[in-house]
Amino acid sequence: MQGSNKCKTPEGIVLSEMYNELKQSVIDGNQQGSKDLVNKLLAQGEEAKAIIDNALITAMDIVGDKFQNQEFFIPELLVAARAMEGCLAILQPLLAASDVNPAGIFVVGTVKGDLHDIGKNIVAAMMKGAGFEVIDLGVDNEPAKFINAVKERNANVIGLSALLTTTMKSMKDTIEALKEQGLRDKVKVIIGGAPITEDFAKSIGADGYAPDAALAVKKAKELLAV
Ligand code: B1M
Repeated sequence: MQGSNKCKTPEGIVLSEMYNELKQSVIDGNQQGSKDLVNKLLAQGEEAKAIIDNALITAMDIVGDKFQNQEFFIPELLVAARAMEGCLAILQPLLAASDVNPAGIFVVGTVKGDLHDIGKNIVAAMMKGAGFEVIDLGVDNEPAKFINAVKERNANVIGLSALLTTTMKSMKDTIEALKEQGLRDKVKVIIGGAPITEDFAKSIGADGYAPDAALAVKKAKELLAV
C-alpha cells in the first residue's frame, strides 16, 4: 500500500479501507465484488503485488484460521479460493508483464496428492515476470511428471509446491527420482508452501527454499547466478 494507512486517493477514498473491503470480500467468497475492488485499486494506481500481499494473502490466512477453528468448512474454503482466483486472473498478467530474454527454464507444480495451487500460481506468474520461461504442470504431480518435463524442456530449475504436511514427502520422492534418472546435477530444485521450512529443504537435499513468491524468484536467480 502506498503511503500511510490514511493515504487518500484524489477522490478522497482511503486506500486502507479499500484493502480491508477486498480482504472481507474474499473471505465472504464474493467473486464479482472482489474483482470489482481489485479493478478499483488498480485504477487508483496500486500495484498487483501490493494488492496480493496486502489483501489477498491475508484474506486466505484468515480463511485458513477459520477453517482450523471450525468456523468455516470446505464450501466456505472453496468459495473464498474462487474469489481469490478471480482476482489473480486479473493480476497475474500484470505480474508477468515482462519482455526480457528467458533467465532460465522453470518447471513448477504442486506435488503428488496436493490440490492447492493458488500460491504456486503466484510463484509461476512472478517467475514469468522476472523473465523465466515457465512450464506450469498444475497440481497433483507425481515425480515422473517433473522428470519428463525436465527432460523434454531442458529445464534448469524446478519449483515444487506443497500445502499439506502429508504431501511434503512427495518433494523428497521427486528429488530422489531426479537422482535416479541422473538429472540431479542438471537442475536446481526450489521448494515452498506454507508447511515448508529451510530445515526441511536442507533435510531432503533441495537447493533452496523460499517462503514467498518474490523470494522464490530471488532464490532462482541466485542459484543460476543470473
Ligand atoms: Co486446504 N488446507 N485443504 N484447501 N487450504 C490448508 C493448506 C490448511 C492449512 C487449512 C487449515 O487447516 N488451517 C490445511 C492443511 C493442514 C496441514 O496439512 N497441516 C488444509 C486442508 C486440511 C485441506 C483438505 C485436506 C481439507 C479436507 O478436504 N478435509 C483439502 C486437501 C485437498 C488436497 O490438496 N488433496 C483442502 C482443500 C482445499 C481447497 C480445494 C478447498 C482450497 C484450495 C483451492 C486451490 O488452491 N485452488 C483450500 C484452501 C484455499 C486452503 C487455505 C485456506 C488457503 C491456501 C492458499 O491458497 N493460501 C489453506 C490455509 C492457509 O494456507 N492459510 C488451506 C494463499 C496462498 C497465496 O498461499 O499457497 O501458502 P500459499 O503460497 C504462498 C507461500 O506458501 C509460497 O508463496 C505463496 C505466496 O507468495 N509458496 C511457494 C507456495 N508455493 C511455493 C513454491 C515455491 C516457493 C514459494 O517454490 C517453488
